Amino acid sequence: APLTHDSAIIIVGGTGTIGSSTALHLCRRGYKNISLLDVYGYPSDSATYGPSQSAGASDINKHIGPSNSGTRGEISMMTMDMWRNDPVFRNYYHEVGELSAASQPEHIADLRRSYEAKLNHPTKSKEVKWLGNREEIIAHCPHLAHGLVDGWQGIWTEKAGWGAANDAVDSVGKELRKYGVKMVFGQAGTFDRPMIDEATTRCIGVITKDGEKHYADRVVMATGAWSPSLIDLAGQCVSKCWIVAHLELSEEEARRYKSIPVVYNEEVGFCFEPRFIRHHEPGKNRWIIKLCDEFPGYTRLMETTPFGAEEPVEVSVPRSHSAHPTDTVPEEGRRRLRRVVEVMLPEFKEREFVKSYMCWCTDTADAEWLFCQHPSHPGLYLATGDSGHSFVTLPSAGSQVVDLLEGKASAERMRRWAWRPGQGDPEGTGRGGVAPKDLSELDGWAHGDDE
Ligand code: FSA
Repeated sequence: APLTHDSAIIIVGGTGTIGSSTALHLCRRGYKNISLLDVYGYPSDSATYGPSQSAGASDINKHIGPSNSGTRGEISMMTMDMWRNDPVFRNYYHEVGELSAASQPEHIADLRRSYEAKLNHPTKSKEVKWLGNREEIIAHCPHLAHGLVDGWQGIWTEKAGWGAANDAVDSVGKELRKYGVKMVFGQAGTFDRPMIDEATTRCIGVITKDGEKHYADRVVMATGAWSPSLIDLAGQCVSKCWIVAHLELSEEEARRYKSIPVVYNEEVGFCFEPRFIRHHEPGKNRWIIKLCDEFPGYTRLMETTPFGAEEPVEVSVPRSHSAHPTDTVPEEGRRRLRRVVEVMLPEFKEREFVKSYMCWCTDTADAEWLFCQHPSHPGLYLATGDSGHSFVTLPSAGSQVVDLLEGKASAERMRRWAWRPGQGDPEGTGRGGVAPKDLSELDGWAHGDDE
């Protein structure tokens, strides 16, 4: 049946970045019969503040800034305009500026090319500056005066910064409730398999883990890094984890680091200004700096049988921190994170992390989204393939998914997002052919519960 404002639409993974954004854009375009299914609710649905979801969006800060690659680049103006002005998002965007730097000549050359591309862009040129030496870097990022930044060069972007990821997603959740979107979480919201009409092969809904049948005219799988273990994607998405650590600061320390720009060095990692984290228990509020190392990610390969596979296939299956809160991170990752502190925040080089965990993304070979209808099951849509760079599109990604559902997406975008097994990098890593290590080869991350 053709899509109408009364069509029943189910979004699986409805509290993640792409799922919640899709629901928001559906509501804004007048759709009235939307249901979200997710393992976890929105942050304010849970008792504790903090990562309560399996989504990458479940985080205290994520980088926000203009992009110049693929669809994300094409919708970048809309994305940034919504972060600045849309009432659902604007309170959660902190425009502190961003340095993207490197010290190895080939990386500096890449940055320089990207800088020149931005300079030639009709609207972005005034927003970037080349910082060619230590003095210029420290002039924009005074806190790096004691950092190990000799030889660094890079791009300064004035109109960039970070988003309070958890709070921004929560804000979308509140908006969706105003529109009357139905939401089912927990076991009852956990996807088990699609319902397929045998005669037509059409997808007619979803069965959840509790055995309940949810009928729908359209099912959107916005299941992020879980997608390839739920639906056989023929190797198109490889889920990998990246590493996050938290440093706790005193109030006095936090005051000195308040409003520092986001500093990213592809050879080292990145970090954000301290953020005041409120806790539901009195006296447990804290100032936290979040930092990440940069590396090609880790897989967790297992034999599993996603829907559509006739026999078990080898797929990288995430292991969520919310379900395994005592997991930390591999020892070599911890060492890389310590290096981020040494280089960017040397004042804290002796301070232990208060938390470290892994955050899951799913890479396509060309880093473009997989937004398409399933080739064998009309009515079943994939909205995944974040490729590690999709949180920034929280305000806008859903507009693209809804364009797809409505048949309004351009032929060019449909081709780019299409079901495309076997295309691009044959290793399927999406990261210049660097085969990622598997977590099974690494020590030091699983603690106290063996699944
Ligand atoms: O705005 C952005 O695109 C941030 S990507 C952050 C990151 O940690 C990557 O640096 C990493 O390589 C992986 O893609 C996960 O996301």
